Amino acid sequence: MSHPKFAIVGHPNKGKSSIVATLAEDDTVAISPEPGTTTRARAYPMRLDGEILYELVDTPGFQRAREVLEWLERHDRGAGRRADVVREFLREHADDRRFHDERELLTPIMDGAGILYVVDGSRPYGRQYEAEMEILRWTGRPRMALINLIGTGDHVEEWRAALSQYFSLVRVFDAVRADFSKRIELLRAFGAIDESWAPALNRAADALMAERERRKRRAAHEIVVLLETALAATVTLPLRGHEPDPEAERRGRERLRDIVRDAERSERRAVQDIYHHPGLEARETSESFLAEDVFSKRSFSIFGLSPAQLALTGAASGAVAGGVIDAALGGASLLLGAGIGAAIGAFGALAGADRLAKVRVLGQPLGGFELKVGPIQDPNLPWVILGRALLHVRLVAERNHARREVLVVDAAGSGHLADSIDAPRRRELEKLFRKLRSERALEAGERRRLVEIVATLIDTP
Ligand SMILES: Nc1nc2c(ncn2[C@@H]2O[C@H](COP(=O)(O)OP(=O)(O)OP(=O)(O)O)[C@@H](O)[C@H]2O)c(=O)[nH]1
Ligand SMILES: [Mg+2]
Repeated sequence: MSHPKFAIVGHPNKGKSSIVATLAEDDTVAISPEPGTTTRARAYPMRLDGEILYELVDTPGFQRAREVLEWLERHDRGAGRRADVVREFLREHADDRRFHDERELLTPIMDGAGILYVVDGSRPYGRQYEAEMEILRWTGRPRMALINLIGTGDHVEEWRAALSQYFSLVRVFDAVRADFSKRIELLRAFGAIDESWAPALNRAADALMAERERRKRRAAHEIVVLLETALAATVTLPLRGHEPDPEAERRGRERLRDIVRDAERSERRAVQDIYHHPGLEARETSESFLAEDVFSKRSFSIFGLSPAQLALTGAASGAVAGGVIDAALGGASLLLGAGIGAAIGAFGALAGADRLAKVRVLGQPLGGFELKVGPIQDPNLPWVILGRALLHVRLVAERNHARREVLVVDAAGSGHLADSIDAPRRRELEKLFRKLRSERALEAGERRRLVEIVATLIDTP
């Protein structure tokens, strides 16, 4: 059996393409405030695992509805033949440029698509729409009306009364703000306009809901990979002598930061791909946390845990408990270790630099020394990375494909990360983070558990 098809039709500039973009999860659909943006009918399939669940046909708006209706009425041979008359109209005007847009929009309907008629419920109803609705009635195809809301006016009831004269099903559907559950609801409603589609559309709705869960797990997995990379990252640089080399250390710290930044970028891209937003441009207002020499205090205070909360996770010892972050870094975070033949004399000088990462001088079996910077020991780093990633993934998951503006990931206004994680889970997470910081890989079970916790956090606002 072939999949259900719907033609999205209506007056120019009423949000038809926006609805197509949302329902097909396709942000390449052309949308603009200019009327007449869509000039050709084009099908957008909604695919899952290679299978087409349903297809939406974007169409240009009606241009000469009244003329078309007059032609149809002149050729009327009774209610039973009206669809035939519409076909005759299409045949007779196959080369008539005046009716190009009507031809584009009526052809997919006469080829078997269901009709979704889109109006803007923020503008008043007017009789000029009646010719459009009447033509759609002539096609005899199953149809439903969607009241979109582009502006702030409210003429929904007026529209509802008019539309129900022509359509058995009328729904309000905000093309740009509709969330996932609204889309699922709409899909199931489509089933009601034609019984033969109901099983396929209910299957599609179920498949999309299962897919939603899968996407969440895949996103959680990407976040875990990011945490692993950032927490275990180390940089090793050759040292000329075994003397302290502040320049090498500076380079080492810089590379460490680049590793974290690159890992964040690739996680963000992967998450956007998972939610079908490959081209999305996102701006993160707290990005500076990586740009500065020392991870910025501001983003640490937005995303990180408070000293008291950190102390409760068990991450803190000595200087961390009750102290501010700076103080914490001075004590617990700077762990200097010596390798075989390490140049002990170098420690003092190296410890004077910023105190974010473990810094060690390692002797090499074949002679010479190298400087190893990392892993980053700040106990708040994983919480900051996790908080930023969660904020991003929640926005991307809810992002409607009809939106065209840059996604602004702004921490202001988001709840504090710590508030969405209860204390036992914080302790559990910290145990896993500590393992990563100590350059040990997670066991399969631990990793699964970490993915699971992150997945539940994606759902927790
Ligand atoms: N705020 C808001 N704007 C919307 C909504 N739906 C559409 N728009 C805007 O309205 C304008 C027209 O949207 P389109 O989806 O291009 O409309 P269309 O009916 O396909 O237009 P044509 O192809 O020109 O006939 C765009 O600027 C959209 O961003 C909505 O639900 N809310
Ligand atoms: Mg359009």
